[in-house]
Amino acid sequence: MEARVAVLVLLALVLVPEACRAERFVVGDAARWTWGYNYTDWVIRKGPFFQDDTLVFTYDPPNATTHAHSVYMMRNLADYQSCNLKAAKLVAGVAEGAGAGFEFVLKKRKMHYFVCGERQGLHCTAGQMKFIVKPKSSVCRD
Ligand SMILES: [Cu+2]
Repeated sequence: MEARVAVLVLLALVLVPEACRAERFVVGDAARWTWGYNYTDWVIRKGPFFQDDTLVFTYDPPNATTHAHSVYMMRNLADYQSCNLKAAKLVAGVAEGAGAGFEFVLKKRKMHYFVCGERQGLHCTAGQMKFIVKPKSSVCRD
């Protein structure tokens, strides 16, 4: 093999896997998935997100001292804005955020409207437990 080609192959092996690796994000970081945290700000700080990145939702299962939470996906922007859960799809139930949390892989390059579905939408409205993510195509990060 010509030396220059060998160098390029080596560079590709060294650089590509590192730069193209999907990332894993704990939603809300230390705040986790909870009432009153501004997840829209969090998305702006953490983004952009890419296809195959993983979002991890962690929250305590129902107990005597904390509110239960859940994860729903809204069908469209209107339902998201009004926190109307009628057509929402359950992503993770109240017990699924325990321990290491619930993992959601961003497989599709579409708008994902995540909300907490507890208390008939109150966690989504007053609790601000909502955010939108639209992953970019899985090209390498800069
Ligand atoms: Cu909640």
